[in-house]
Amino acid sequence: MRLVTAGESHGPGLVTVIDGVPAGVTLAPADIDVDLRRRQLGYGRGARQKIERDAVHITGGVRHGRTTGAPIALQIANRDAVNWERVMSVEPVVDPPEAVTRLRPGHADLAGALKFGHDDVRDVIERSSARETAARVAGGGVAKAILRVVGIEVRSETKAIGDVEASEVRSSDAAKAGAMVAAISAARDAGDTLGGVVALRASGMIAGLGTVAQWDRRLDGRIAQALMSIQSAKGVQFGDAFAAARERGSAVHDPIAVQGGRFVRSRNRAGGLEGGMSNGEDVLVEVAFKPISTLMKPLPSADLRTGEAAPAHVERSDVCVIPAAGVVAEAMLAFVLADALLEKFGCDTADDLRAAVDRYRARLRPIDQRG
Ligand code: EPS
Repeated sequence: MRLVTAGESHGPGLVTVIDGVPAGVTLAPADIDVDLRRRQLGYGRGARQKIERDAVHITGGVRHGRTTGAPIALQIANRDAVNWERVMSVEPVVDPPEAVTRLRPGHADLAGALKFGHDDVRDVIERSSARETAARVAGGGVAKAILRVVGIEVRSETKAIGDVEASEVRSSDAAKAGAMVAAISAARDAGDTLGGVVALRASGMIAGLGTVAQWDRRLDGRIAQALMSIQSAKGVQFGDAFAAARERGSAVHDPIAVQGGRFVRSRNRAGGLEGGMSNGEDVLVEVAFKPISTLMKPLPSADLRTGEAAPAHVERSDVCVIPAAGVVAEAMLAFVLADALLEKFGCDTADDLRAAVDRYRARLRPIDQRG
């Protein structure tokens, strides 16, 4: 499967194309819109989210509520585009808008302007903006629909915002949620921003996705790449990898037992991945996101054109996007898992996929106990 996105933050809209989706997968715009809505929520979002009402327009690959096997085309309109017509005009304009030249540390501004030879950072910002994550979430909705065929589900939770850590029972942890909101408010009041950590879980997993055989096909590597490609992502760990690295093997590896004819584990510190393959346990992966790089109280920086010292560019932005980042991370994990699933079972229809996975699951037991 391939997922490609196009579109600018303040252009007419975003486009997603997903190629390689089997026919017969149940898919409705509402399935995708749920996640698009979730992506817009969360305390600390910017004013842009009051303008947008993200909803998907499916323009290819789906008919009568089911995928056809053709490439799937998804579109999301930017409602804000009407306010940016001159800035984003495809045709040259007689009265060009003022260029953005004061570089934001932490953003793509400097590297992007140098790489592409732009003298207006606007040409970089428009594509580096995390607005693009709406297109990924739309694509993730398709991936989730494929995973539903075989009973795999991907969820996320906020694990930390700034230095406020959520406890084990995160969603019902009202006191911690209050502390997180307070931390975001304090950062906003200081003209500053906050990052955090998102925890992902894929349940209903099938052992043997990915492969031990080749470095670039290993599932943990592919998941890490997809998650690290999310705007602001700076780190990934499977299970509790960074803690485990400081302990002994006997405490870290997950003992294997057999229960009801099935291989089971008494714990899951590996995060459901061994040897570059899923081992059937839940996939557990966390993503660390840096604080948003547009600061209302800007850092010292330089001007792209003159090279002179200048405070970084300031424009409308978010204070904290961690709850939204969780939805984006779900989309990327779902895409990689769906891709690995189709790679293993290679099916053109949802029915074939379901049947192949049922047959495979039936043999995932000790050799002498197979029917
Ligand atoms: C975003 C839309 C953007 C930003 C944000 C994410 O809208 P605007 O630039 O019009 O305010 O709010 O992008 C960034 C944080 C960034 O650094 O580019 C969205 O829809 O998620």
